[in-house]
Amino acid sequence: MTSQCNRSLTDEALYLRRRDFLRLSAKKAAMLGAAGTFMSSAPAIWAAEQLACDSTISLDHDDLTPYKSATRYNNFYEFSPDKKAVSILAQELTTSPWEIEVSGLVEKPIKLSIDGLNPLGTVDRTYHLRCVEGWSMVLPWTGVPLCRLIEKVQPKKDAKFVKFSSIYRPKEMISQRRPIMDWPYVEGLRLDEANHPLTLLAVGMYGKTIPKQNGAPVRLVVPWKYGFKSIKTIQKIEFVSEQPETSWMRLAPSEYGFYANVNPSVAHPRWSQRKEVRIGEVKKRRTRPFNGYEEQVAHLYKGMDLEKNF
Ligand SMILES: Nc1nc2c(c(=O)[nH]1)N[C@H]1C(S)=C(S)[C@@H](COP(=O)(O)O)O[C@H]1N2
Ligand SMILES: [Mo]
Repeated sequence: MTSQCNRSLTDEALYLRRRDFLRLSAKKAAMLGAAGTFMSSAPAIWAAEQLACDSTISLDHDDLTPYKSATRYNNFYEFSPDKKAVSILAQELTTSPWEIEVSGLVEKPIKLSIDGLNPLGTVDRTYHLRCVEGWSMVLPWTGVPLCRLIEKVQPKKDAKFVKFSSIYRPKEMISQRRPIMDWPYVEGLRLDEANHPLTLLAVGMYGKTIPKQNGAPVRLVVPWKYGFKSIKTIQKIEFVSEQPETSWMRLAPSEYGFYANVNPSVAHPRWSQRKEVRIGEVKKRRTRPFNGYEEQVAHLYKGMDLEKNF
């Protein structure tokens, strides 16, 4: 990470330290006229066609981010809002044994250990990761396509969304002792997004067990969405009928929407999203729609207003 990047980027967490944040964001939301429209869980438009879970996917990618950068510059607020402190603090987390609960509107709820995921079949995928703050990395993951787990639990008809919760363990996650966010960290996807074969439950990175600072023992990777959707240290996966309220929407509804698809033409109130800095580089690159995965995922959003559904 060059010092230039550090100066030019403002973190996601900046306002966590700003006491007047709530007042500000309410005003901003009113100015933008955004309040109220995007929060509705009115039925979103659903993709007519769905890619089969076992579709073969071939993807291009840029050169990998060096392992050292990928594992020492992390967003993981349970440990610290300071990206450079996370890799050390995260070593406190006990990741074994670990149980993931898969429940809610499914025919076959289960509890799984991490080893219990492997029989579902793992794949190796290198994805671009684009943080809403304007930086990006290229990371090689090993994981189970989430659709394989979804097949196993058999969602009921009224399951429309999937809600993911990280672990709550303030004894080991030092920043959870402070109410900077509502713990645990919560994220969500529409069921068809969750079922898209690109959506991965990652257990490995760079051919090794996933490091704690990157979300061990299991995290989500949704490469066409801003990084905050890719929730780390998952403990619970619930199938629900209504759009779940995610941690970031709750904290700053005018800044973070439910969809959070990478979109260079929709600015975040604090960051234009047109360009990004690849970690390790200085010159900015253009940000691509859906982070470069337009061909694979654009059909999911056909007919939707992506400015409203940001
Ligand atoms: N539980 C949890 N998951 C999280 C976060 C977090 O703070 N807590 N940060 C998100 C954000 S903002 C980003 S950009 C990515 C960063 O992933 P990385 O550290 O592996 O690059 O993780 C996401 N997943
Ligand atoms: Mo992020």
